[in-house]
Amino acid sequence: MRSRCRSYAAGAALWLGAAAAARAQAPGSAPVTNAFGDPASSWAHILRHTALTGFWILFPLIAIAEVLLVYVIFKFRRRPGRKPATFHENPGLEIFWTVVPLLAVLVVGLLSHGPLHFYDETPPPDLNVMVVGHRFFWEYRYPDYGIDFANKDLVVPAGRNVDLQITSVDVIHGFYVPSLGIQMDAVPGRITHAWFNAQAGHYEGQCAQLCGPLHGEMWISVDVIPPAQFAAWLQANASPAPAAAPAQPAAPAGAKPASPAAPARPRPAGLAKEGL
Ligand SMILES: [Cu+2]
Repeated sequence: MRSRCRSYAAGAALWLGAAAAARAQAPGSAPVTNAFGDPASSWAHILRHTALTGFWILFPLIAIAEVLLVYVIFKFRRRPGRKPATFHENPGLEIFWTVVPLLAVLVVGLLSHGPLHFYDETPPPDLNVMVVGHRFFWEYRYPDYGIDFANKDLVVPAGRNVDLQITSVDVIHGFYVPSLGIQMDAVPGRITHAWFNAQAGHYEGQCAQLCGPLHGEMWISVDVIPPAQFAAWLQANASPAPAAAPAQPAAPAGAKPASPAAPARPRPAGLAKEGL
């Protein structure tokens, strides 16, 4: 039980460290921020609040346990001429150190239930986007507008519910945008879901599953823009052709290539094979 508490604290400390590091980046360099340093969606705010609440509930217990441990190590260490105590088992103490952490974990579990339910229940979406992972770039499809492109920023409206249907055509990738609080695997042959409602801004992420040699360059960029601007973007990019017969992915003019090996890849044959 105590080790579980410790791992929570270690995780929280890592997150906080990452948040501090993200803040330390020079302005304008578009660092990969996270839900602790830069929560940018309704879910990311809830995630941050829940994690920090859990941390502050568990932290005193961890601190007490560690202080007691250090105290016992020094106070009862072996010394010449001193005989060790021979007692063992102390039911009162054992019940105490079992029940208190159990209650703490139960409280944290109950606190997490509402937020997890919130995230699990996708609200009626204002925009559907299909996210397709490829080795080594991301493809985005807007099925309601006949838009399909790769190697460019995902563009979505601010303050609207965006539902992502996530899949892959080759290996398992991970769609991970920390500031939006989203991390979801892209699994071949399956469609996974994530949703968010974000404030305007530019957010960076990265593939979160080790998917091959260029995994480290499989960046994700999300542009969350005001709804009016998004409507104009839709108008400029929407294809008159039905989504069932999409054009080749948009030319990457001005777009960030996903990798040196894949500056402008045509739509892979795997897509059709997978029926996607
Ligand atoms: Cu990947």
